[in-house]
Amino acid sequence: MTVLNPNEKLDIESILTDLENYRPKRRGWTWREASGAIQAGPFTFRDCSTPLKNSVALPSAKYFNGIDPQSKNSITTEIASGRFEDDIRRMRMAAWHGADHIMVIRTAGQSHYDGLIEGTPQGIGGVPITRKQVRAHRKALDLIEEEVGRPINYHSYVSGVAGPEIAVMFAEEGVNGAHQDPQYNVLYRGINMVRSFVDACEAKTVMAWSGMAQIDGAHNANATAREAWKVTPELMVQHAINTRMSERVGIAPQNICLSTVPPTAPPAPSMYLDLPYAVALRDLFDKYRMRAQMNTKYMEASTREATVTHTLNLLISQLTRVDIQSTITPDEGRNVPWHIYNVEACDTAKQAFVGMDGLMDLVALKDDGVLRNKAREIKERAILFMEEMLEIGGYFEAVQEGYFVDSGYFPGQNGDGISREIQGGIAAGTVFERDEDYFAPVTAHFGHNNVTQYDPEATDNPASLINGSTFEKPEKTIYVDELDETDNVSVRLAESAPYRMSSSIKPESEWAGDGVILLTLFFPVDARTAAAAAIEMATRMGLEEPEVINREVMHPAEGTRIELKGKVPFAIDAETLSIPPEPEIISDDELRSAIDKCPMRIVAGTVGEDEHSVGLREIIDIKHGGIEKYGIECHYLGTSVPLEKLIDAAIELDADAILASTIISHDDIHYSNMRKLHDLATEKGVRDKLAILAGGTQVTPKIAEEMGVDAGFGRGTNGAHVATFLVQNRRQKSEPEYRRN
Ligand code: Z97
Repeated sequence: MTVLNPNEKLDIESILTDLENYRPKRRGWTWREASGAIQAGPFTFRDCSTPLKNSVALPSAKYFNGIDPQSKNSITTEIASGRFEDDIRRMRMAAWHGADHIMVIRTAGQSHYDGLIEGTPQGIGGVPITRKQVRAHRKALDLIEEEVGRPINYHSYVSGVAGPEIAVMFAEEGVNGAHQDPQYNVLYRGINMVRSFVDACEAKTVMAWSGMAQIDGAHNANATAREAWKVTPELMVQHAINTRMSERVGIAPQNICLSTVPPTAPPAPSMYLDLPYAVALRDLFDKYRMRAQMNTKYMEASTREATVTHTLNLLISQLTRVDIQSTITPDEGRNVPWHIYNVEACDTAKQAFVGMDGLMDLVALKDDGVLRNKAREIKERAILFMEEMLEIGGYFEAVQEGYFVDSGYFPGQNGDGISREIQGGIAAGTVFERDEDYFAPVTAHFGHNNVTQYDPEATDNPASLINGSTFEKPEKTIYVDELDETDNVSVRLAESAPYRMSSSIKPESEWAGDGVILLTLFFPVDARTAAAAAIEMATRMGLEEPEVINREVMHPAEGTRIELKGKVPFAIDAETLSIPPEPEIISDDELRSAIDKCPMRIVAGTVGEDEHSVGLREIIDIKHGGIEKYGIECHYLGTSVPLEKLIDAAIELDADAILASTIISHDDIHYSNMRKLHDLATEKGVRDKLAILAGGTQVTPKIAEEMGVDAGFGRGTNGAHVATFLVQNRRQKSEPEYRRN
């Protein structure tokens, strides 16, 4: 496979073929191209980047020539299906919706592996990051980026006991960004601090060599602290430690990204708390990039609530500055990260940024008052924290004393911080000083390396002594395919093959053929009863493994909204489906210009003894998007209109068409009325000139035509369908004959 066809599924098997010889196209991070004002459809955008070659626009784009403007900052999707082969399809969907930063979450606990993992075992909450799956992801993304026409950054984690090894593997495989922050190891994974900081120097050097973007781990304090809005001074200290260290090791400032999260969420007064913090952060760290994540600490199972929080977070990004906007699935709070929600989160970010395009040309953050005072206060507290940390002996001592992730607002302290022993933790005692004559023939190596004694010429390029390391000679990289016969991608692909390679289809949430669906239900009872009722209902519907994943009280007694997931135990054969042809719709502009050039008049009414008026009014009235909006002159005769009256009115008004609505269908009266209309028009000698259209909820278009009318319209019809038919029907007849003077 060399190019993707937008109308064909991505072939996972072909991605895996000859993977051992695949080499990434490039290294390093690529930022979006923002070239000032961009014209899209009828609008000028001020904060946007080059549009995509292929994409899925927001639903409302249909009103604006299908435009799909893209924000100037990167948009991340965090993918955590646990099967890398299914991640690939999700990446492609996300890329079409605007993601150009694919962050692959790794399997729980990989931080504690003291070495690389190989093969393609399934993960929990993410994939085990191995060379094979990283390479497959990058290979797929190399194709996907061609398809969408924008470079896609691939990202995972350089943390844990094997940080440097992973950094090397990432550099070899063309991974473009990674989290790297020794404080993450220390605070959240209990890894020894000396080892973590020494490893970080090595890992950061490798990242610098390959041009990777580095994201720190400070956001984990937001997520961990009991009262997240109080850790803001500490977060600044964490950012300061990691950014300064990275820069000293050699990472370019434009590749150093702060991981920032608005600390709180409604119903807290979040903007009042979060905005000063965001401003303070950008003041203090103005030369680095901002990777803004969304608040997940205060996220529950309501996707609606999560989406509003995210939108407020996006407003903060727009009001301040963001270089990479992360999006987490709005269903993260119920722990079922599905394809559709990944994509939905990308759309939320794209929609909000595009909607806020040019905002800062219109408004400005105040230069004084609460905002600046609060921002200053947070910075002062951060500096106090840093000073006190240095006073008690530095970072290691401060961690040991439990200064970090304390829920007091510094200098307030609650004594509930995370405390780690300097000499303790995983991999304690594994750091040794390099010997005087220490020597390693390696590029991108940190610190003392006694190369000159072997060859003065190789001083700046130790790898030349071995004719290049894997960085210069990728062919030296050793590729291990699989180590586990039962837990690997081939086994999984064989299982899912029926749903990927035949016409058999199952609904899917995260894995091919998983059959998982989501039901939204409202029960007019209390929450506990509703949850039990939902399970019972799902069981009777034949769903397997039903589970309530969200319940929201509408009223304690009147009712509860339930969202339930379950598995459909059967597949459907797509080939046996009868798929009705898509109704052809002419664009609004073309319809308007056709009517403008050659006006059209219709008479309409609900025929027979039928008092229904709503449906027909929807088709006619401009307010409901009816055919009036295209300039068609409509004469509405009302309800219970005798058939003859309709024909006579059409003759009298010299109309082009009759629109007859018939809702009542007892004894097929709706069809016999159509037949009569046709016969009457024929008797009066106007059938050729007059188009007859019949519509109603029970009308089947095919039967209507058999009854002699020109077209029948059933449920789901709107003004554009009817106007399209009228214009096309007139085109088919010889135009000049019908042109009015
Ligand atoms: C994010 N939503 O975007 P393990 N290193 C750092 C991390 O923050 C993480 C890991 C490693 C989040 C992603 C949470 N972060 C999820 C600095 C995880 C993961 O799980 O310890 O093997 O590594 O950052």
